[in-house]
Amino acid sequence: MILYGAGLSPYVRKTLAAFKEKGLSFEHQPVMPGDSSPSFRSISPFGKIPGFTDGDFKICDSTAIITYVDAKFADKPLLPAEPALRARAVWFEEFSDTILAAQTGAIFWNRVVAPRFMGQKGDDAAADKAEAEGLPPIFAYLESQIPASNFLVGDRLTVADLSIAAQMVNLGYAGVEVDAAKYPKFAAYLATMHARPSFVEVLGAERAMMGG
Ligand SMILES: N[C@@H](CCC(=O)N[C@@H](CS)C(=O)NCC(=O)O)C(=O)O
Repeated sequence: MILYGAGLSPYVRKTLAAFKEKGLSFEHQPVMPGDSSPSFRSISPFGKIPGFTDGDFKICDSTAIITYVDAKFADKPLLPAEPALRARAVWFEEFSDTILAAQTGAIFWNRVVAPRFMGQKGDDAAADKAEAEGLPPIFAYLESQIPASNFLVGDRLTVADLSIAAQMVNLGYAGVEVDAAKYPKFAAYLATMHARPSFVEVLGAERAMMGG
């Protein structure tokens, strides 16, 4: 199995963490977003990362890839079997990839990617608005959802946790931390998630890209 996609993408990060949590053996090729080579476009038609192959099977999108490996390798399931729990895990993943990502993306792109990797001035107003107005209701919602187990769904690790934790890393790269005084459960939850061996390994591999 080969996972294609460079670090710093929250979707590649989520997928890498999922593979490591499941103990899968795979090759990682750090393809850049938008890669236009015919071979990568045959895996990811619109050039988005991550892409994935398992022999002749090709698929892209973190959700599709994780769904595939979770169905193929039953050990350490990341999608619960019970209908309500499964639906909640999918909801949190979708929430993370859309509602949360809209805000983290505005901040990470304008404060990190544009100035550091593209040689462009970021849109500071868009990043400031996302931080001041976009994030607080999202953080308040997540604060209200975290149970004592510190797992969002079913008291064990699911794709919901991997998705939120992976997405939040880019805020840290942009210098935005979750205020533990305002959101104590969410801050503790993230610290616990990012201390898991899967995330420690994935974030360690990203350090060089962030100049650390
Ligand atoms: N829903 C997709 C999102 C993938 C995505 O947007 N990847 C970005 C990098 S973070 C990308 O490849 N962008 C390049 C492009 O749009 O050309 C997933 O979960 O994999």
